[in-house]
Amino acid sequence: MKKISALLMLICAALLLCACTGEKPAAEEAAPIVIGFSQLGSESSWRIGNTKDMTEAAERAGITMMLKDGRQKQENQIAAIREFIAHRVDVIVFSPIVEDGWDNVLREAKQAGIPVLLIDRIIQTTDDSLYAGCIGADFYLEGRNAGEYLLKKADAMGAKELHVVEITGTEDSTPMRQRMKGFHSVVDGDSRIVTLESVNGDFLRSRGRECMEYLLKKYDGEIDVVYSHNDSMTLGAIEALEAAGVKPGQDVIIITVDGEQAAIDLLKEGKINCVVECTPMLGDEVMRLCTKLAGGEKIVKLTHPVEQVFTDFDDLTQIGPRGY
Ligand code: GZL
Repeated sequence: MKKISALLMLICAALLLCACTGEKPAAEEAAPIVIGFSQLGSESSWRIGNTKDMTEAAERAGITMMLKDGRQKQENQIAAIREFIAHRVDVIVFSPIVEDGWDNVLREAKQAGIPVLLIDRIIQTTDDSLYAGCIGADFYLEGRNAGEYLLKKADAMGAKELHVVEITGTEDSTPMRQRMKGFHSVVDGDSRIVTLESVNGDFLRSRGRECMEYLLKKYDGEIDVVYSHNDSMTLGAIEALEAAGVKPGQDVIIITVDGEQAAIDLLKEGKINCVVECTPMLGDEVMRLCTKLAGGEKIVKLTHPVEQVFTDFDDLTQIGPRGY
């Protein structure tokens, strides 16, 4: 009995002390920030790596993250954003699968007073106030880097003419539009480079294989270069090339974007010639920006991560594990 009364006295003394010092008892610590994250899908190792990185970064930051998988459909992402509004999250984060068609739902978020942070891809809108900022790659630069590699390769080969086929990402997505624009802004002015055709592979490995099978059939023996907007499609394309008896990286130059482990391994094997990095590791910076937004602070409108280019001109032994 004495022990209980001693314990009760200790608790009262602690509470009294807190009251005097103005300290809040631990139980009243600030509630964790809650963010809603609408991820567009799980179409590639890049996307899966991005989701994993976001989840781990939220844990590191002590942020509660509601994660919704859009399963490659814009309507699913719009529904998820409405769910986040209903939950009154502190910040909405999403990677828009395509650039257009977001104004209405983002106006609802604005009316609810919830800041929106774009990750990875951007949107087209006439009202920039609908989102607080965007963190993602400079896809136009990625395309330019791919083009500049090809011109350097043409110089090294002493090539008179190189026929290029392009396997693009999801129609009307930011990476598809910008990687195409950036690449052609470099190569279209060089008479040695002739683009035979661009076909949509939707960032999917299976579609990358189908696209390559179609292109091999249509341009039998004419193809010198494959420029693919992501590694997943490149892996599919390589399956098709090898099934047709074509040596990727030797008979045909392979240029790809993302920098996932499988692509780097093939670069080291000589089956890919150039890997333009597009890092999915954006989570820690996203959580930093969300913390600022939740605190009512403004953030920079556009944040680009620093990215590298790995090519067969480089010392490839220096490339460490990729993590995706
Ligand atoms: C790029 C990202 C792209 C990747 C693809 O930031 O949007 O989507 O390049 C992924 O692998 O599908």
